[in-house]
Amino acid sequence: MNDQQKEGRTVPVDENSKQQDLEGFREDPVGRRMTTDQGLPIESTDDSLKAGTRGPTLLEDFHFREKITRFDHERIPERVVHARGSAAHGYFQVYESMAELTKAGFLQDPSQRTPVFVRFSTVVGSRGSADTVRDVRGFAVKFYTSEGNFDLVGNNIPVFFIQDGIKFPDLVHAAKPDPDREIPGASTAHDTFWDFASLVPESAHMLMWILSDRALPRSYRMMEGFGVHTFRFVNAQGKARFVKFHWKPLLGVHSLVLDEALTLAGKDSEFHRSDLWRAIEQGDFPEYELGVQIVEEEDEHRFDFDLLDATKLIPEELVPVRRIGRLTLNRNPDNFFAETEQVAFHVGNVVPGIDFTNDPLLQARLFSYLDTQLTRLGGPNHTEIPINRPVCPVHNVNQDGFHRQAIHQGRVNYSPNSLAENSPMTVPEAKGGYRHYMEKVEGQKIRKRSESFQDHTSQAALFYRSLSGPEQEHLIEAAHFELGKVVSRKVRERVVELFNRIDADLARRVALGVGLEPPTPKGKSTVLETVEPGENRSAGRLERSAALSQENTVKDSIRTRRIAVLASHGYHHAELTGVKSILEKNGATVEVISKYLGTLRSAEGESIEVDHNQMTVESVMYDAVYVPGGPDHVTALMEEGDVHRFLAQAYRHCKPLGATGEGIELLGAAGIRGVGGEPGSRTGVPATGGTVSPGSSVSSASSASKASPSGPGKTGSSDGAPPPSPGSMPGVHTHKGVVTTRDVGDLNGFSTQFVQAIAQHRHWDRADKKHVAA
Ligand code: HDE
Repeated sequence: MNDQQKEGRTVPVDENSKQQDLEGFREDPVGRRMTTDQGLPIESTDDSLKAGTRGPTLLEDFHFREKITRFDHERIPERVVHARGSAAHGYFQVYESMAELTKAGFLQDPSQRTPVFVRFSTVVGSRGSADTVRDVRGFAVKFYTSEGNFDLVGNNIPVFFIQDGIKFPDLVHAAKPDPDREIPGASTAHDTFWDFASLVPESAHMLMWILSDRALPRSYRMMEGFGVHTFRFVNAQGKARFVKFHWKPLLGVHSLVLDEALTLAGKDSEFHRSDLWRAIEQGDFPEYELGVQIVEEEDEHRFDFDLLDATKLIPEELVPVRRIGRLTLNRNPDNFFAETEQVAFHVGNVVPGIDFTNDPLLQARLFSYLDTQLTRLGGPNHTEIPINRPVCPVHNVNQDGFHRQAIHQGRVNYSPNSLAENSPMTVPEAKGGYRHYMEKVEGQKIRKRSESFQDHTSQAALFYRSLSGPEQEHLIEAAHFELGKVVSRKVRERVVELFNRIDADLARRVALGVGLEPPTPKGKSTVLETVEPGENRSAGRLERSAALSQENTVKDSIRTRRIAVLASHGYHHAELTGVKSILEKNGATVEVISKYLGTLRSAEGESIEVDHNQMTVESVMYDAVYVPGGPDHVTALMEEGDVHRFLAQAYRHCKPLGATGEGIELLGAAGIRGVGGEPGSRTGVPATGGTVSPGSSVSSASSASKASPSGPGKTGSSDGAPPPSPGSMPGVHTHKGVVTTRDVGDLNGFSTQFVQAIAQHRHWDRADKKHVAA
């Protein structure tokens, strides 16, 4: 520590500050001698000390006792909510000085990189639960700034279930597994959650979000983050403004489909955790832009909702999101427990220039986070755990408690004092001391909700209206799933009643799937007028908000997408490697899947390594599938039921599929429509469809007709013969995300179309997707 730090003065912080700080705590066991916790070298750790080789173990065996005791105490309580999570290190950099809005030091200098640690999580499930359950995702960011830690503890949904934190224990009890049977784990699809939700109409807006695709993110790297509450920015002149925080992923916002998420929960329960880890290991660093919506103090009451109500968002059409900086995650933790598990976030960790509002949910959180860490991390000194330590100096007269690390010197542990010249000294605001914003407050003590918090349905309706057709369909399906698991008819009825207050069509469609009569329409909630961006917020009434629909997200790249190539011996090497290399050049990860691990021989005698055997993977783990040509290879794949399921499932989940040459026959055999026609044809032929009887073979590119015409995709008629899509290349067919070509001489056209199809993420317009058995 240098003199400046000793004095507690602000120190320069750069991207590496936290890593340097952690370096002193890192332990690399390679080449080290084994010792006890006291440093005593250990001679043997394989046998306990006994009275004779067959005799009793001796109490004297301190190594044995230490080893077992340490093991017995390895676990700490998991987080009461957000128990399952994954984290990464990185840095944040502001684009330009935000001095006009806030004096926060880390938002002043565009050349400065502030180190961060970010933890993503699910809320309901326990530490070992599956990643892909329907749930809110936590998005908690710890900025290690030169003025202390700032924690932006947000979620991937911009609103919350309740308005007042006093209801949080009720909400969480209802959502967590039932207390008598501890069922179901990690799911809101049970009576108690929907019982509570149906009795608490303020949850209406959040229910729409939780039933939407937002609750099934494709990746932590492809979801938004929100501070949820309205905070305050305060500049050096003391001027305050309201601010809402946003994180916008550069890869866009993308989701899984329900069936896929459910399958993944069993087949790859660490799906999101491995996705984050792998991306960072590969150098595909997740990036998000920090956005702010700013509202002047004098505009506080110019909305038709209350800025202090956490069940409301500010539509981006009314107050645009200004992107002010970028977060990059570039390093995986060294140790899950030491970092991801022990990190302690607290909404109350702020820096000068950032302040709170009277949102009653936020106020409750300001109490809860420090309180919960006392139990979870064993006392008040958890702030000294390496991952939690600020990178700036810490001096005060707090002392003692379990596991104290700092060794305070001298007699003085109180303030004011004269014996140590009143050290540590308080800091005037002008020199960086934190001063709370002097908001004028007056009122009567009262346990009552403000009238301005009473409209629970307008924004729920706005959200529902803003979704695209497929998104609404997913929401209805989600409700059928969730309420389908609710045994109490009364609870289901109350939920449908609540939905009826949001949107009559929504209520009707939900009722249909859960055994209820459609309720009498209550009429739609206020239809809101369209207003110009940033214009008169007093009439904050919108018919739709484009920002609420994922259909409008970024769809311009296949970067970091995972693509499966199904292959067997006899594949055409030039096709496989040609397409693979183009996909990789576009930033995707391509993995070859075959029945067995090992090396595949191509029809031409070349070879390629298999990345995964068929048993260990499913199409739900991939974003797209490609099948190259090669008669023998296609014949072999035709015989594998797993291959048919792989393709049919990908099709059903609306994923892009590509095939070249004889590979097209395999798609047809798996019941997939829209496959291309004869060599050189642009209009295509009706899909062959059906499941090919094992043993049927493919000997040439023109043998499409050999596939049996039975099964779900038996004719192309209802879906129509694939029309050439706009911008399609000669000889390349693109139909609802299925891209095929028989013209294997030029793979560029095919690859270009396939890349475009993958960038779209999903192709919801497959009318027959539900008919596919997979
Ligand atoms: Fe939390 N929340 N929360 N929460 N929360 C916790 O703190 C709480 C709320 C959020 O990765 C706990 O350390 C109350 C909203 C995240 O470690 C606990 C209320 C939002 C995380 C707690 C809320 C969040 C937590 C559990 C209502 C989005 C995980 C363990 C007043 C803005 C942080 C812990 C991590 C964790 C309390 C509501 C986000 C008990 C009382 C709204 C991302 O303190």
